[in-house]
Amino acid sequence: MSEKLAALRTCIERGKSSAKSAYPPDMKGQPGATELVEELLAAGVSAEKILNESLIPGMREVGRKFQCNEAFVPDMLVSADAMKKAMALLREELLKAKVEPKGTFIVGTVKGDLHDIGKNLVAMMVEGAGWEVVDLGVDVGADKFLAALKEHPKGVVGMSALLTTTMGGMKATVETLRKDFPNVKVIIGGAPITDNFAKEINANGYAPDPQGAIELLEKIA
Ligand code: B1M
Repeated sequence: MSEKLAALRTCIERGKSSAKSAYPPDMKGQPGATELVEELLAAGVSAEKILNESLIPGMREVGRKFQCNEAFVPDMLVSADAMKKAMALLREELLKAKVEPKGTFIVGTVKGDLHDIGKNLVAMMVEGAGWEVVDLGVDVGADKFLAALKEHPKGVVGMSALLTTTMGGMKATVETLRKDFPNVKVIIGGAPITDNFAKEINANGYAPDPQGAIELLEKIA
């Protein structure tokens, strides 16, 4: 069974979602993530084991490669797609087994900003790392973050900004959130954001990429 778990991990890492999928070309015709999950479940392997020994390590490896320029945006997208399909098969079993998510990550692109490609990648990778993700979309003001926090009071907030004109609004948003939720943890990211800026606005940290966001969440949550 360990061979199948290892093969599934490779499918996630390489973005091989099913046997039918033509991508990646060198794995054509081989079983993909969906077939392997079905076989493992049928053989009695627990959903938790499949999640922790194949899916999460597979996603972690793509994130690591992306950090050191060995993988690129399309690689993360295909991996996240394979992960999503595998997770859909596991979801029911995980619910039965009551496997708790690591936490809730409330994420959005800030007010006035419509860039969502990076934010979506962060959301997908964080979900792949075992977190429940509440994705508020783009153009998200303090009011929407606040409403989500009221629903998920233990959630960690993630804000993404791609414009120098919109990153400024993050400071006021952090202040507004802390009025009602003084201990809320906020992490920020996006091309113009820096570690110094995060300190300046009193955020709990800055992550340069999805893997960095996962590591930061695990450190602060
Ligand atoms: Co716009 N745009 N854009 N744009 N756009 C930039 C950002 C820009 C740098 C281009 C340029 O001039 N060279 C520039 C900003 C300049 C500045 O502010 N200094 C710019 C501009 C000016 C604009 C408009 C104002 C243009 C106009 O209309 N005159 C306009 C603004 C619209 C608005 O938001 N109100 C605009 C519009 C658009 C499109 C709609 C056409 C499109 C967005 C489509 C979409 O997102 N659905 C677009 C695009 C695609 C870009 C570029 C080309 C690419 C951005 C991107 O997706 N990168 C961009 C130029 C560039 O970056 N080369 C540009 C890929 C993505 C994977 O990277 O988003 O950085 P990124 O995310 C990374 C990290 O930053 C990090 O993880 C990701 C993966 O590593 N990360 C986080 C992101 N969020 C995070 C959150 C975290 C942690 C990590 O924790 C919470």
